[in-house]
Amino acid sequence: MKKPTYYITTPIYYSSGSFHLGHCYTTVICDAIARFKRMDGFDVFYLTGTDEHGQKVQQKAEAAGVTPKQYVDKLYEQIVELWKTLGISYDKFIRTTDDYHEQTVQKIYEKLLAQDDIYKSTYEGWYCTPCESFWTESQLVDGKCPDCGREVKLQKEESYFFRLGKYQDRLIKFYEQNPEFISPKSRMNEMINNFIKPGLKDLCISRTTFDWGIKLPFDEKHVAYVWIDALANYISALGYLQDDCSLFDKFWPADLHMVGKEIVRFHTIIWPALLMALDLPLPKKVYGHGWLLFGNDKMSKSKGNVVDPFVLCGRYGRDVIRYYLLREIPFGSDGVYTNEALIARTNADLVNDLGNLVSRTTAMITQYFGGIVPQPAAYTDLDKELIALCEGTLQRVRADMESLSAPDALADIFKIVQRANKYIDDTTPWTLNKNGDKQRLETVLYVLAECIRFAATLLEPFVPDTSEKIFGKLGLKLPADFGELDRFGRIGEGVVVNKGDNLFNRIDAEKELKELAKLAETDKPDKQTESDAPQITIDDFAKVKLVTARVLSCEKVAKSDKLLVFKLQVGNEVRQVVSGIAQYYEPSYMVGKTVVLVSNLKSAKIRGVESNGMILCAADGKRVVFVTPEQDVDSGKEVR
Ligand code: ME8
Repeated sequence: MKKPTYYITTPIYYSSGSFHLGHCYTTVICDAIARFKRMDGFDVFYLTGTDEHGQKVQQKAEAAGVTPKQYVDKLYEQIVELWKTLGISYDKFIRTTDDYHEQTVQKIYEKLLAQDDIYKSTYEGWYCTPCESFWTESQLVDGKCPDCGREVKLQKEESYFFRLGKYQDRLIKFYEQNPEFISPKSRMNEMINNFIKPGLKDLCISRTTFDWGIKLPFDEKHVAYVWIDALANYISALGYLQDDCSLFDKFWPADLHMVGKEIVRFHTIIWPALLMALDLPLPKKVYGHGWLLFGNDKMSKSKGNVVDPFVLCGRYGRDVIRYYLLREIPFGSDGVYTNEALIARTNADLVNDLGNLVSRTTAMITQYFGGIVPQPAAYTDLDKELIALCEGTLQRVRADMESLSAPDALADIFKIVQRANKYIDDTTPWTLNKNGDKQRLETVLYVLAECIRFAATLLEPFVPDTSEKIFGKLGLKLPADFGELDRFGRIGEGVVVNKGDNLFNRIDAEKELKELAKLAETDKPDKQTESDAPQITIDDFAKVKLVTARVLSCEKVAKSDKLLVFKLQVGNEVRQVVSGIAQYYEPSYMVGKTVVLVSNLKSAKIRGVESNGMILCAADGKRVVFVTPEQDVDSGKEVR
């Protein structure tokens, strides 16, 4: 029988920074859904990738002194490594610099031009480069980007426009007829009230002030607006407008675009309008999940509050991280990351509940039956209650996953685990053994082994390594689907368990929290080297005059532990400069040294002493050291 299809996508990730645990959230959720659907009999296509064009990437590459392609190649490798580390089972990884994608985007623009859905004009308005978003004056909040709160720039350039306004009524009608399209529901109201009701304006969809993008085939001065380029990935990855479009025919429209809440707007307004213009069916659902917060803020590189997923996976194993993200963060709303909650969740659910159940059961089978899983005799009411719980769980988990709630699905699966642990306490197999009640002991241990089989099969989408390990311990092979959950009692005769090591080791919370705090301290991003620091142009940089200067004299400033006052030779001129490096240098050591001076800094009085410039120093938190040319250079020479 032909399997039903299921097409699920993550957003494609910006190749303009390093990746943190917040980024992993979308991908891990999609992975659990994709794995669940595969096990549940669907033919799944799970797409992820990287969003590699745009002004932001071009600027970051320039700042790093590499070409944009070299820049995105490095980040591509990093993200592929990250998804490997987290066990992400995507079916395709798309890069927007892939040839087939670029060609599809060009064909889309040509099609839109031919049918008069785009026209040339001039864009004048605000632009947020980190978000790659256009904003009108009235949409700004305190003059800043309403999405990320960063500076916006006034932009005026010749652009092509997409007739987005033309699709306003059709969009509203579509939302009305498909109330599940934007989920959760609150996001639908947000879209309608904040964006649709004020009136949709035509959208600027090309840029001319930089060139790292897909060139428009009919006007090569223009590159495609990065959001149109990016959104098109969902169809170009399937072969849309390419020679082989069999995947497109099979999988489009998407069943689910999973996205963070800040990009719902692009996926529920621009994307469906574009698809309408292309005369294509619309995706079935766009789900806007909440953010992973750190304290009160969104976890993000620019806020310097990121948690490194490589570090966490290295310390605890990927399933601990996957489990935490899927179980602890309430789906749909924001959730705060804390090390404390990660440790508490792991110890309570994975070590105490799941780990104990598996180790106690396999230990007792080993001890009482030489490792061979016994066959059951008659089931009691107590057994039947557990059997009913196991047999009914797939249906409940299916309903949870239908509403995309991994926390509920895991809570339902763990009911088996918790109930089975209680069953051990209720039946006390060690007493049955002591009393020589062999038949009952056989049944009890068989029921436990079956409970573990049910739980471990259902856990595969969420913690695949753990499921695999549990099946290894049970002496069975992890099944490829849920078919064998049709009935309790499938473990046949002669199955030999292998207790082996613990599934999870208890984390010593006090010790671990100290370790993590230490790690966070050493990992703190240096604000100056942060790749999300505000960008400046070469003209901005040129405003800062840096010159070499020779120290003629240096003394402590009276009544100050920190300040030194310097007389500096700068070409023909002598300058007085105050610098806060007294804790790091003896005045006599400085005499004769060459330093780098910011020479056009406004003069200021520091502790009553006039200072005309600033001596450049590097600081690493422990020391402050002055910057000096690598070879001898006369004073007054330009540094650039
Ligand atoms: O938005 N918590 O890419 P991106 C939860 N290129 N999710 C988070 C998060 C956090 N703290 N930080 C980021 C883009 N994310 C575009 C998409 S699609 C056609 C183009 C999520 O790298 C974010 O919400 O900024 C988004 O879903 C994903 O990471 C990629 O974000």
